[in-house]
Amino acid sequence: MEKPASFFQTPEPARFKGIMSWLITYDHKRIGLMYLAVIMFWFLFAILLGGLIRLELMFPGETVMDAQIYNSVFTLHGVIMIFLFIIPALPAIFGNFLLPIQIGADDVFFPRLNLLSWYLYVLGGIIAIVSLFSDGFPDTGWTFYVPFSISTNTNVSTAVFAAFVLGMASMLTGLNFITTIHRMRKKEMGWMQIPLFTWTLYATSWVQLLATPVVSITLLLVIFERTFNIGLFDASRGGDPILYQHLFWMYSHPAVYIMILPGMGVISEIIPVFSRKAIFGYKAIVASSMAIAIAGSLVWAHHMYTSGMSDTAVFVFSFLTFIVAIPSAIKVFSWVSTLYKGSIQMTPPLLFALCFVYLFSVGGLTGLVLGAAGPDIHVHDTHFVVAHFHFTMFGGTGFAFFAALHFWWPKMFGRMYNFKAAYTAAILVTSGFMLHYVPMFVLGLQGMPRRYFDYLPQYATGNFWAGFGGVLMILGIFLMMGNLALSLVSRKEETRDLSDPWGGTTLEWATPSPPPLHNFVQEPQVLDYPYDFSKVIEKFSSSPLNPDRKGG
Ligand code: HEM
Ligand SMILES: [Cu+2]
Repeated sequence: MEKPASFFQTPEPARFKGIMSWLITYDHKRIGLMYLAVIMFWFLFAILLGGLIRLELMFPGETVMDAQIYNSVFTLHGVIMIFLFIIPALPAIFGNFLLPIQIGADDVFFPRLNLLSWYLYVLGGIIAIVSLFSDGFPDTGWTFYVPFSISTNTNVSTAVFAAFVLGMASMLTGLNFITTIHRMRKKEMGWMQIPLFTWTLYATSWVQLLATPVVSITLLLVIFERTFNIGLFDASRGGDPILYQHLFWMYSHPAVYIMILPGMGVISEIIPVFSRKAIFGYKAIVASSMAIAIAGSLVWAHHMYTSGMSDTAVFVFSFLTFIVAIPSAIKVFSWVSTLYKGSIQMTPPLLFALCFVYLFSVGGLTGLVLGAAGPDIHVHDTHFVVAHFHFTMFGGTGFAFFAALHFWWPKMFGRMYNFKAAYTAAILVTSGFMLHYVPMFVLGLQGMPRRYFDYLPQYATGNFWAGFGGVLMILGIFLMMGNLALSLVSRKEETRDLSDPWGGTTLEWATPSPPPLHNFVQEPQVLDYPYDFSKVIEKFSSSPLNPDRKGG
């Protein structure tokens, strides 16, 4: 395969050169990389905010900030992590770069709309930063609960408008992916031949398209209420503050599946490749992705057991929450069954994928504890809940993001990172993660409330050790990102053929790295079954990157 152009080189025919050839590109791969650049900035910024929160909590009393600033810092940390990192990360970066290639297409169906979605994403981020100034960033928590978000004199209207604009970008991405999967697939690729990452993006896109409008309207109602104060959420004037919670979670719970489904898709791509074995239960995984998207839209009020809901409502939402756990468990079972008796090739992508399976399982199981009304009422709004959603969102989607970066990095850039540094970073982040969040489960069970900048003396030891975990985790994250960035700037010429370093079966591994403007140099062959390794074993064993040959 002839040496591909570097990912920075403007592909011919180019309407513009240099930065302009990026800012007005319609190329789905470049739009994916532009999302990567901005999303990386927000992720690392929010990680530093998380570090600040952890530093403040490391010792009782005031450490680095006062209570008012603390409230704004955890709100900003949560808002950025949710709306600017974890919801867009996997679909907008890897979905944009890989989905068209995985289905044998040369772009998405609406390329201009795709570029518009990136500009809306950037604009949403800028508006969020603007709300930091003048009256200060909101101190309400990322959930913007009324009535406090109506009365507080911080910049709530600007911040929720930022979330509204980001919601638009998310909906456009979903619309584009659904149309592309229906209309741009290679004609010989049937629905049961579509790779699992693309399937999870399909399920995710329906949630993005159908659930996001609910939160968009709700956020506009908050701005409306702050501006005109007509009592929409004021019980003393015939309004209902609980209505806000229902509307907010009608999006924000399905939104956790916008976060996790693509992550599950990444893991379903990685585990078969490094087990050299077809995925166990392809059809079951496809069905469970769609089941999660549908059933996940029916459980929102499990966030509101303490809001005064009727016992019947509590029972129904608790029961439905347990139902949703079943399709997630099917996926974990399939991943473990694929590994079972596989010829495991340990590589950095697989290590992150295995950490995902463990951490997400802990997150999911503690989700069952919170799904049961009794224990939930005991630990509601404590650090047990904070630990739970960091296990699911950070341990889940965050680690799937790390796995995706290390799996598709050679494909996206035609460059390979240092394996040893990647392994060290994985061990640092995972051990730091455990030391940081496990004590928070215990502190929550002991009653430590979330969203308080100080605490009673009996919580000091747990917070001290969690502080250490936070430091290890952040060190590991920066080592990881440094290692990846170094592979892009190092002057060492990349001599190895990185078109298919891992011996994959899906179509992105049948293109040069990085792929050319129209993705394929020769007609891609669609496999009858997307994970059939019988045809690729020999290729991998001769690959310079086969870890047994110490090439990484
Ligand atoms: C270095 C990594 C991180 C650290 C040290 C960290 C630390 C924390 C802590 C201690 C809180 C609780 C604040 C409180 O209630 O008083 C918190 C809240 C939160 N974190 Fe993180 N976190 C990190 C990464 C993440 C990631 C990767 C995500 C999402 C993917 C995330 C999402 C959130 C959210 C949504 C909240 C709730 C904010 C609120 O109460 O409004 N965090 N974080
Ligand atoms: Cu939920």
